Formats: sequence, structure tokens, C-alpha cells
Amino acid sequence: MADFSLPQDSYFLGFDSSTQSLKATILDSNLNIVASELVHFDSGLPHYKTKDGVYRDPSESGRIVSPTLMWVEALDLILEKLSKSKLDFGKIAAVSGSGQQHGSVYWKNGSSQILSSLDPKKSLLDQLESAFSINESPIWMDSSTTVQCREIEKACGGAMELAQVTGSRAYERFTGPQIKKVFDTQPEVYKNTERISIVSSFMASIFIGDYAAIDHSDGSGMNLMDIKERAWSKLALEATAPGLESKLGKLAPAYAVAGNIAPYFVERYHFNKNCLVVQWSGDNPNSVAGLTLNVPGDLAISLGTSDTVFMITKDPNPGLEGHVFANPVDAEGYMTMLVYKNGSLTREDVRNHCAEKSWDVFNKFLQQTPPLNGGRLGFYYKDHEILPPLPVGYHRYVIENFSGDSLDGLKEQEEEFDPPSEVRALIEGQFLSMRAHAERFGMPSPPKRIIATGGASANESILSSIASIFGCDVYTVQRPDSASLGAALRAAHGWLCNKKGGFLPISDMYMDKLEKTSLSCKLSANAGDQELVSKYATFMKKRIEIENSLVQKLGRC
Ligand code: ADP
Ligand code: XUL
Repeated sequence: MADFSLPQDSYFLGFDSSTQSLKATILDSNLNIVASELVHFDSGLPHYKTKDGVYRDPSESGRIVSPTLMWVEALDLILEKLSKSKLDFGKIAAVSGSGQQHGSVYWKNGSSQILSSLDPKKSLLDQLESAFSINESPIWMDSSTTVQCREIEKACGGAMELAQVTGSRAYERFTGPQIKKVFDTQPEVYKNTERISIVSSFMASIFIGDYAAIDHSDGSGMNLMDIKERAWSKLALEATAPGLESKLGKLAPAYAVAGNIAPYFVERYHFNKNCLVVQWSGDNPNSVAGLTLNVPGDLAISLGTSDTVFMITKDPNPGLEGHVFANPVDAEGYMTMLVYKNGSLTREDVRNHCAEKSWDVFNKFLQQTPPLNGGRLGFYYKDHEILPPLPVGYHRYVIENFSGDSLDGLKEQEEEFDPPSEVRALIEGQFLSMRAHAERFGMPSPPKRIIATGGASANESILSSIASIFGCDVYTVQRPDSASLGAALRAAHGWLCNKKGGFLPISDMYMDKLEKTSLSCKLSANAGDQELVSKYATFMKKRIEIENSLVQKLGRC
């Protein structure tokens, strides 16, 4: 029988090109982390003048973009930083990565020529400076395409019909509506674009020195792919923009090889010329890999710039709420996901306003306030929210004499709560909302367990609130960055699949030795007491009633 083990003395490199930073993780052939690096966009590349990695356009409501060249410059910078680790890049057998989902990059006509002839003596920035027909990439935080969303849904026979084919109804941040907006508002730019990449396939393209395919998992976040066929949907393409298929190129499974590493990286950073570049994918799909999510019923919660909650399933049933994506490590499976735009940046906002800009003070407030917060309920939307679709605004309510079983006595409150109660109202609000939507979306209640990841999963007080609200144990992995870890693991997986000449179950790589790898999970917070969990269920019911009335009064769609 052929040997499908990883070659000893080799490394696997994974990136995460996310909203606020570019991160890298290197695994050895025992799947242990041997190096990691990070370039924070605001502080590491201050000349782009981003705030949280993005520009919020004051002149167009909901328009949020990032400078494409910042991502390019970050790549040279992180490789220079990693070179200082003294690890031998020649031993890296494969590279892969994650991109923040949905964001799009527009390559100008003629740019494939630039991409295929990168000179190792010059920086990527110098050479790609004029390669894009749009210099500011729309990203997942953008909400400026409501008109395009409704038009695409209409042309596809309705929101439900579009969801059944592409896994989601039309969402403002999804790539299809973003492309349609470019075509509708800047037809000349659209014409002058030879290739449209998403963040993941864009970064893979630089690594192979050629346009890389879009992988099935991240491709599911475009409102353009038929998730069951894993092929472009002709109907959705036609509803979006003319001549789109040739600008998007091909789709490929996440485990496929995109190409060999380009000479630029061999000569400049001493990669081996046989190093494989495995298809990049979205950050959330790669977290499915990094968290070794392979049991239906396990729930993952990612607390990065966005908060997301996801599960794997064999049986997709897309509807009007949430998303279904192809699973990046199961050739036939799916992942289901809910996304909240008001994640870490909103927590930071409340921390800065109420807790002296300190997580320690924030945590102290969380610990000193009682669960259920004396009936105080808060809705905090620093940015237009995705779920529920509500505009910017903070709303506060109190259920007087709330003991956990009565819902009478609701009052809207004009002023802010006192700072400790404000902190608790934010955290309970975010996770009650998540529990309510996840239950509606088919999550078992309580879930078997939760695995948490993302920047805020380093905060044990937040994890402990999650455990009390969901009523199950919360686990974490070694580092709160499952997207770059998952990308490194997928680099190894893609390397093995390539050797075999077809798909191999990813669990074959670690099942018998998980505890000895950097992928093992540790228990970080114990399930809350069950009486409290049911009181939270009552509180959650009230919250959803209020949320529904806010959506009726203020909602966008
Ligand atoms: P992304 O990958 O989307 O760029 P990350 O997963 O790197 O984001 O998470 C970054 C966020 O993590 C920051 O915005 C910060 O608010 C949050 N964070 C980091 N440490 C803590 C902490 N101790 N408590 C709460 N949030 C934290
Ligand atoms: C997922 C989404 C966000 C981004 C953030 O649909 O919009 O989680 O992937 O990186």
C-alpha cells in the first residue's frame, strides 16, 4: 500500500489575509507549530492610513473598502519577518492560506503579464502598483449594494430560489452584488478588468505567478456558484454582469494544487522550486479545518473582527437566513454559518467608552455583574448589522423585576446603563442573539460542545459567558488563529491529496495522534448551571421579540 504520510523534516506554511492583519503559521510534519508571524495593517503599514484595516467612506453610506496594495505589501513584509526565524524555507513542501471572505480584487487588462514575470530583485509593491483597475477592494464589511441584491434576487426568481442554488440569498457583502455594483456604476472599469479574484484566490495568484482558480468553499460566498454542482450558476452569472464567467476563471476543490511556487519566491526567499501552492480558501472555511471540526453537532464560534458561528453538515438546506458553503476538507460535505458584523470592533467600542480602554477592566465588570443583568437588554450596532439587518444604533431595554421566568414589565431606556451593566448587556446581547439564531438555524440545543477561536477567544471571561448562555463546555485551540493554522493544515492535506492523485479524508492525517499536535483542543470554560441556561432561554425569547420589532421599525430588508 502506498505511504500517505507527510515527509519527515518538511514544513507546511499557512497564511490568513484577514481584515486587520496578515498572519502566518508554520507546521512541521508532526503538525506542531514551529513558527508564526503577524503584520498588523494599521500599525505595521501606517502609510495606508487604515483604521482596523479598512476605509469607511464618509461620502457613500455603507461603502467599506481596503487598499489592495496594502495586502500586497504585507506579503513581502511577513516573508521578510519570517525569514528572520532562521527556518529553512527550502523545507516548506506546501503553502496555502485564508482570505477574509467575499472581498474582491480587479486585475486590469494585461496584468497577467506582470504577474507571470515578477522580478525577485524588486518588491511586489513596486511591480503590482499599476496592476489593478480598482485600487480599493470592496470587503465583507461593505453594505452599499442593497439595490444590486434585490435586482439579482428578482432576476433569479426570488431570494429563496437564489439561496437554494447558491447557498445564500443575496447579501450586500457577497462578491456577486459587489461585482454588479462595479458593472452598474463604473462600466468602463468593468470592461478594463481581465480577472476578478476574491481575497483568497488573489493571494494564491501572487504565489503561483498566474491567475489562481477560486476554490469551492470560498466560491460559495459569492452568490454565483451552484453549491450542489460546485460549478458557476449560469442564472446567477447572467443576473450579475455580462461576460462574467471568463473574468472569474475556473473553480477548483480546496484540496487541489493551484500551481508550483513562482520563481520570485524561490529566488527572493529561497523556497524550494517544487514547493506546491494549495488552493487558498476563506477564513471561516479554513477554521473548519483548523478546529478539526468533523463531527456534526460540534459548534464553532469565531470571535474575530466579525463573529461567526458554524457547523458542518452532510445535508444542506439553505434558507433565507444564514449561509451554506462547501466544506473545504470534505469533498462532498457542507458547512453552515451565521455572521455578525458587530463582533470585536463593537466590543472594543464599549470597552473604550465604559471600561477605560482595558480588557482587564472590561472583564472585571463582567465578573462583578450578575447573569441576566437585572433584566437589562442591549442591542449594540456600531456598523450596519447583517443578522438582524439593522442600521447603526444602540438600543437599551429593561425588564423590571426580571427573575428568569416572567417577561412582564418591559421598558425602553433612553440613557446608557452604568458601565459594568453596559459591558454585561453587550456580551449577553451578542451571545443570546447568536444562540437564538443558531437554534432557529438547526443548532442542537444545547450543542455537544463549542470550540471558540479568533482574537477574542483569548478572553476567558467572554468564554465563560458563552458557556453559561449556550449551556455547554467551551474549548479552544492552542492559538486563537484557527484560520492560518487551518490553512497550514490544508497545505499538508493538499500535498498528500496531490501525492495520492485524489481526495483523502483529512482526519487520516491526525486521527490517531491529535493530542500530540497543535490541533488539540483544551477545555476553557465549563457549561453553566442548567437552571440558568433555561432562564437565559426566557430572556432570549424576549430579546427576539424586541429584535423583531426593531427590524419592523428600522430594518433594511
Ligand atoms: P481578524 O482575523 O478578523 O482580523 P482577529 O481574529 O485577529 O481578527 O481578532 C482581532 C480582534 O481580537 C481585535 O479587534 C480585538 O478586539 C480582539 N481581541 C484581542 N484580544 C482580546 C481580548 N483579550 N479580549 C477581547 N477581545 C480581544
Ligand atoms: C463571512 C464574513 C466574515 C469575513 C471576515 O461571511 O463576512 O466572517 O470572512 O473575515
